[in-house]
Order: sequence, then C-alpha cells, then structure tokens
Amino acid sequence: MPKRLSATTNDTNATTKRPRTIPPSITPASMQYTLSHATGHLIHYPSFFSPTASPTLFTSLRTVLPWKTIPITIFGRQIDQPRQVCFIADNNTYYAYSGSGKMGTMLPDWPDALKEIKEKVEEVVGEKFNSVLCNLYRNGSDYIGFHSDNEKSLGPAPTIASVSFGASRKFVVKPNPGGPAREAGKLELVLADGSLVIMKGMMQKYWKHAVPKTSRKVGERINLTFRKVVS
Ligand SMILES: O=C(O)CCC(=O)C(=O)O
Repeated sequence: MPKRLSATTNDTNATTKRPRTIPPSITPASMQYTLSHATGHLIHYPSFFSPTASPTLFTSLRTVLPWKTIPITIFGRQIDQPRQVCFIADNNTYYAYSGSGKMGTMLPDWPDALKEIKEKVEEVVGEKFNSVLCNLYRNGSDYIGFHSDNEKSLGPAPTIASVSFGASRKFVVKPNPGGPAREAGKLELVLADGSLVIMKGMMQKYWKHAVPKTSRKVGERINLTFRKVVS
C-alpha cells in the first residue's frame, strides 16, 4: 500500500490553516489518492488498463512509435537522454524541455493505439490533451532524473496523465526544498503494467518526480505522459 501523505498547514493559497485532504471515502475502488496535498494531487490507478489489453498496447507502441535518442542540454553541455523518446501531438503543437529544442509531432497522425489510450485517459481525467511525450526505458540503466513538468507552455497548473506499460519501475515524488510542501516526505510507488498516474494542481510547481535507475534485471517499459500545450 503506498504511503499516503496528509496536507501540511503550509498552503500559500489557503484562507484558513486547516489541512485540505480529500477524504478516502470519495475514492473509487480502483483508484488511490496517493498524495492529496494542498500543493498538489497525485492519483494512482494501479491497473487502469487490463492485464489482457496492456501487452497488446505495449507491442503496438513499441512497434509504431519512432523511438529516438535525443540530446538535451544540461548546464551548457549536450548529453544523450538516458532513454529513448518520441513526441506525438496535434498539428501546430510544439514543445521543448531541458534544452531539447522545439519539437513538433514525429508522426503525421496519432497512431490508433495512442488515440485509444488518450481517449480512455481523457474520459477519467475530464480534460483533453493535445500531445504526449513517450519514454522508452530499455533496461534498468535507463531513467529520468528528478524534474518538474513546469514548462511555461503547459500553463501554471498543468494536469499530466502518465500511463505505463511493460516492466514495473519505481516512481519517486519529493517536495521542492524551500517550497510550501517541504515538510512532506518523499513518496515512492511502483508503476506497474497498465497503470495510470494523474498529477494535478500545483504539483509541477512544488514537487519533483523521477524514475531512478535500478540494478534489478528489468525488461522494457514504455511511459506516456499526456500533456496540454497551451502556448
Ligand atoms: O516514466 C515515467 O513514469 C515518468 C516520465 C516523466 O516524468 C516525464 O516524461 O516527464
């Protein structure tokens, strides 16, 4: 059972100092409010896609998406990202992160498998997305370091819907030092095949997340982060 954090009294927007947790009583059986904090929400659906649907979707995404190793710039130095990525978006939607350069869609149309996943996710999130950043972790050496999806182009409080297929990997969330959530602890959960994580509210402003390397022998994992680029 993942750790559930409660709100601290450090909510900068709150008019009262009462914690604002979302009561577990409103949580449907298949979903876990893993983090319900005044500074952001993280909702985890451990098996959003069924064990029969997930392997088919994995194979389809592995085959049809144009996976590439893309360099990014960190502290002025160009390095290859430690995973493969691809970006699929509506026409005229562009995105850039960590010096990746401006990216447009890498395919002329959304592949059927991605469209199907996006529609199912939009239904439960209640928002529409116009792009998805896809990550392929080829083994335990592939990872993504601590970061926030806080690009200006996503707006001030973006909702990110993250779907995983293939090998289970650890997902770690921690508050920004010096931020209003700093008293909250680190949260670790395992994202399994077919899982969905929704991050919303001020999550990208006050928290960071990562998928660390692992020395365990793990197979390939595909992660899709649906986003809405607004400018
Ligand atoms: O692979 C994951 O679960 C996280 C991916 C991620 O953080 C990102 O694409 O920004």
